[in-house]
Amino acid sequence: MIAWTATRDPQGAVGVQATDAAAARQFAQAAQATQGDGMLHPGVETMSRDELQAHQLLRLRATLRNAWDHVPWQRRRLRALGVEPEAVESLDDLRQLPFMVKSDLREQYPFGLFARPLPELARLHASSGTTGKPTVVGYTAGDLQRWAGLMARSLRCAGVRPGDLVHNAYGYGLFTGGLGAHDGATALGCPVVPVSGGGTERQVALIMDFQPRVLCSTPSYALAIAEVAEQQGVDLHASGLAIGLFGAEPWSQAMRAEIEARIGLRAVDVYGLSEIMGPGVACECECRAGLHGWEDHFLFELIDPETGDPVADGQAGELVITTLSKEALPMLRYRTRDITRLAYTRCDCGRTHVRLLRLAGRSDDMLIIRGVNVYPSQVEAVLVGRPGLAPHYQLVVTRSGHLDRLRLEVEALPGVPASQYPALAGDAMHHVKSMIGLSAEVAVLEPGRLPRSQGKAVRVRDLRETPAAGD
Ligand code: DLL
Repeated sequence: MIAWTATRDPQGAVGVQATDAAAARQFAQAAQATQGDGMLHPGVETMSRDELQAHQLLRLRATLRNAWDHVPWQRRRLRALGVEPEAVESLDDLRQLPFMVKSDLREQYPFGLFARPLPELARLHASSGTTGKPTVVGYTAGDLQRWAGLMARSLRCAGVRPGDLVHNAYGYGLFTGGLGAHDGATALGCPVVPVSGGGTERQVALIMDFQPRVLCSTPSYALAIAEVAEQQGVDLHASGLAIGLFGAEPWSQAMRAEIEARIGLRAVDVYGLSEIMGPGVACECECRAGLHGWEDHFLFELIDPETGDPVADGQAGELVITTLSKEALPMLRYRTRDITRLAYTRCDCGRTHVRLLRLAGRSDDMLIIRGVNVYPSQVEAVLVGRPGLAPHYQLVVTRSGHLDRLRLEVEALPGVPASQYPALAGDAMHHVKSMIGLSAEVAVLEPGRLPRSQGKAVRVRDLRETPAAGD
């Protein structure tokens, strides 16, 4: 039988292990064996697939045991399916387990899915849902240490070096972005400016005065910082910023190019979600050919969101994640709703961990407009960078009879005469139609008309409850 123990390793690389001593020792040795250039945990990050999978199986069993022993809700579900933790003999057996979904967390609000009593926890985070109760997540001290280790690994993977000054504009508080990036930077040995989101003029001044090398924020907030700097006549290219670690919301390649041009840094994509941990579940490396999902701590699957069946290799699907080292909140086959593709081939950087290809959006964000499926990020990819248009946009959905209608609101660049707005709108409408196949009205607005984000941007205004104007 495999017992559940937590180890305290400073790098967060090994973390929770089954006390299958020989296997655990083998993993630890492999983890330290090689020296990868620019990697925080080279042995782990370049581990062979066989080694990774052996390690995952060990941790999966320990995770199941943790869930079974400490979360009555999990035990009931596993027992109902006749799955006992030690009966899991291969990673394929994972498919026998039921999925978890966000409403499970809401229904067990606040602490019903925790595997540790409150006094044994070190921190709680929560995400505010648009409907109902927030989802609450908990961490033991060991969980926080592993999270910091993985976020440090992600930062290093993105090109951040120990000693780099990090300007952290992710929101601090219940959102995992601020403290997650903070602890990760600290674990990597970086001084942090814990500025949080908002107060954008002051952020610009601090960036110019302190000359950080790294900016952590949502991509939409990075753009808001760039805009305020330009309005103040400040050139962020002279700020010393070299790397931006951007995530928490979908963003397109066009947005990446826009941010890089306006700030003068290298924009890197980082992914995570509070239910699974927070930022640092996956991160791009210097190749930027997908985000490395850290497979020593998570099992990634892709399913067809309609049927729940695995998708064929290389196909897009909904990302499902099982945690392999979480003590306080073990998550089994959690349906993230995020749509991506997985690549298992070795990356040019030498890392072997699976790559999550750029996240197109959440299945719940997908709009169906007269039969055409569309993600806001697809619209972004068409609009951002078009001559005369600013990268500030919203999708407004209305209903006309039984038909959904979409209006794209996008700002003009400052200085563009209003007389040109109709021509810009016509041009944008044409490109949206030809590139996405979507017929949408486009309204070009004066600069500053749309709200600026301080965290996650609101891209969709759904007015479907209200009849469309003129109906
Ligand atoms: O957004 C954690 C995070 C903080 C990630 C900072 C990266 C940087 P939640 O608030 O729980 O956690 O939201 C998680 O945000 O399921 C995705 O839909 C979306 N998301 C996160 N990162 C990305 C990304 C944080 N890089 C939800 N690209 C996830 C696209 C992302 N979507």
